[in-house]
Amino acid sequence: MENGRTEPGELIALEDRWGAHNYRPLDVILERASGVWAYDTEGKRYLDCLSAYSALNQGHCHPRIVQALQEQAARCTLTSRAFRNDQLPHFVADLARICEMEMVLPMNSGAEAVESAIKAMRQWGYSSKGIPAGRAEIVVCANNFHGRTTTEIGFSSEPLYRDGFGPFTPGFVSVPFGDSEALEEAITPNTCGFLFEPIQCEAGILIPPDGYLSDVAEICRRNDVLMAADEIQTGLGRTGYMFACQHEGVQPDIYILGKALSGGMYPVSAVVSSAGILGLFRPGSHGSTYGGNPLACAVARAALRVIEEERLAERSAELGAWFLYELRKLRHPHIREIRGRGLLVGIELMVPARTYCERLKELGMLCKETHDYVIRLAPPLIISEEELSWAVGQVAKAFEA
Ligand code: IF1
Repeated sequence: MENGRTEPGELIALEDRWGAHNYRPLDVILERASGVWAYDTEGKRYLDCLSAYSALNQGHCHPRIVQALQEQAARCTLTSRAFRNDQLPHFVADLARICEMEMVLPMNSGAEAVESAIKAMRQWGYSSKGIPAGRAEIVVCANNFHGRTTTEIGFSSEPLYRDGFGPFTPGFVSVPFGDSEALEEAITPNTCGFLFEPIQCEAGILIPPDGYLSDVAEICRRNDVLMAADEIQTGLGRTGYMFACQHEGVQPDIYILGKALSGGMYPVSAVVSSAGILGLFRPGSHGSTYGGNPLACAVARAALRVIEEERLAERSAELGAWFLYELRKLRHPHIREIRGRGLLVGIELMVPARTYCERLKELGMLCKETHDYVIRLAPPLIISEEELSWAVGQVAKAFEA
């Protein structure tokens, strides 16, 4: 203790005694990390195959993002939006260009960005579509994950997230994911938007049937309903395109981004859309103390530059195709299906995945099960071919044991 070095057992005891128990983490205590590798307090090395749920697409502690963070931290970190800062203009211009959109609303967490998109859609519904006051409806998908605010859990279908936290915000209806006819049937004259994930990650890496995204775009356009893609986890290169909607050549009305927008360095999120939608916000109608702060904007600019200059979306497409091909050679009675897009892969099992994640941890690979039966594999997009091939070998070993 005197030298600032606390034993692993003591760290766990401290956390369990003083921290809220809303997680059950694997008992690995990470101390430092670089690129695709993370090291525990004993110095054991692990290949990070979770990438903080795709926030680390650029890898841990990317030198260019660290440099941007350090330089900006020593220069100016927070001005509040009461004043302008010299980083925000570059960040919003860069992100709008990358998204091929007209306006950017910077926020902090993913949950906040989703909330902001909901407000933007409702506001548009009243002032542009002419929905009667207080009647706007938003269609969402069953088994969605959009964050933890009371509004967002209110339209979740997972009892663990909802139960005991009501009452909830009205104005949401749910349809099955991947079923565009159900969407069309759920739309009423009061529908302002459709909020969805192009691939449902938390639900178990569920990829919709071919044609779903383009059908959704057509249905939304025809019914004057905004198409809002939550690309917080799928966006910024993860699935082999900059955005997962591009797999079907679809440009939604709204992108919701977070996670890798800062390369794991700092919470940065954004709603990106047209002037006809985001331009409806008036001074005072929305805001955030930290949203758009100069530290966040400098970090996000560096994080975006890394994605573009290191061609991370292309890397994800190429390496992901190879990864999926190799993994599909695995034969084991516990494996039900292996699916993925880019470097976002799910191995669905017939048995709970937790024991396999524990086994992979022992083999030096960090993974997290999703929805009990699926092992999620999502390494940083900067991973080398050698490292990825090593990962395939470790997965094979986990199934040999
Ligand atoms: C946790 C899940 C993943 C997201 C999408 C919004 C948010 C998320 C598509 C909210 C956040 C995180 C939250 C994290 C675990 C993780 C998660 F299992 F819970 F569902 F990735 F799959 N939209 N997802 O994936 O963003 O406010 O967290 O920044 O521990 O809750 P946030």
